[in-house]
Amino acid sequence: MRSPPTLVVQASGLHAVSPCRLEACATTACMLAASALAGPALAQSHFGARVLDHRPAPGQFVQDPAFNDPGAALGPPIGGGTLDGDETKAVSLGGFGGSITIAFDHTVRDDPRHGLGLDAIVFGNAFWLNGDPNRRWGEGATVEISLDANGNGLADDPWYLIPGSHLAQPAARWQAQTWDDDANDATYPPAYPWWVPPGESGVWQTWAFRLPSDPFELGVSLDNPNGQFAEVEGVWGYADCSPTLVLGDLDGDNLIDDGAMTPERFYTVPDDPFAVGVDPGSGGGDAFDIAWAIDPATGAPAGLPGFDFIRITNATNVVLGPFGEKSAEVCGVAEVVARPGALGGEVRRTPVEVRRP
Ligand SMILES: [Ca+2]
Ligand SMILES: [Ca+2]
Ligand SMILES: [Ca+2]
Ligand SMILES: [Ca+2]
Repeated sequence: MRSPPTLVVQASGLHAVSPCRLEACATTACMLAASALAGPALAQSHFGARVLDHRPAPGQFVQDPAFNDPGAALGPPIGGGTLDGDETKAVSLGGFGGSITIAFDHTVRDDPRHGLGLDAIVFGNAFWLNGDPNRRWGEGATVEISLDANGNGLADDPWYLIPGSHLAQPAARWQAQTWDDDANDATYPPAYPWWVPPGESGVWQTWAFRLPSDPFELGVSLDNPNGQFAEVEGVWGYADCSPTLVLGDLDGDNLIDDGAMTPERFYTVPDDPFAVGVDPGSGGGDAFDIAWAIDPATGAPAGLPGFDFIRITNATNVVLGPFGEKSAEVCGVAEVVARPGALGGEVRRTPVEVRRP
């Protein structure tokens, strides 16, 4: 049995400390990460370069090879479009508290020249239910970021939370779920042996900043709190809520407009997370501003100049009958690339303005 994570409260933040599940992490992978981050000669990727940890919680896909390869979160996503999510390059986080931690090969900077003032994008396999952008097949997951402040290439520095639209007081939403590997014992979930993640055994717990039931756990569709015909988005700042467009689809109709478009160009243009729908020219996904990050224990702004590591955690705890558990998928993470002519930070809205549900 693996040792359970412990809740740590310190000046720098509130987070779970858990042993890495990747056997090679403590040695090969982390040493590679350290050397890559230390070496300026390597080419820089706009996308996640290295998985530092993948610890899914119990769920229907955690033993499915099509959804349990954390490498699917690296590099650019494969867009499924607005009507269906891609299932060829996605890793599931499983149930509540399941997470993945990814390293970039350089520091992603908080830069007002980035489009809309947004610095990074998380891609999942969300889509619009029946094509309605106000009813998303979304599975909300929290985004946390960490700067390699001590410069050792390891994710051993403080973590900060992107509170998004619904976690204005994250410490009050910090919750645990206890699991066991015995499907016949109803004391703890899961109820099916194939929901137990490889490597987990005995009794263990996972943690997350739980998103409120309304609107995140009520049904398969994540309905815009602002209403059926709203143009302002009421849910933003979380992973796997917005679709990833088909490469080269410049207007969100799922038809390719630019066959020469590259993932490096397309999936580094953020969508406006406050506006319903996907902005023309954006590859979609859920974008955020590094300046939104807070210390989850105090709510104080993190003031990060950038980040090297990103952690995405399933923040819903619900099983929806035949659909199984709500479980975010991660298909890629990207930095935003500043481009001439892009709308810059001057049109950025602050999260405070629209945070209150
Ligand atoms: Ca470090
Ligand atoms: Ca199109
Ligand atoms: Ca949008
Ligand atoms: Ca999903």
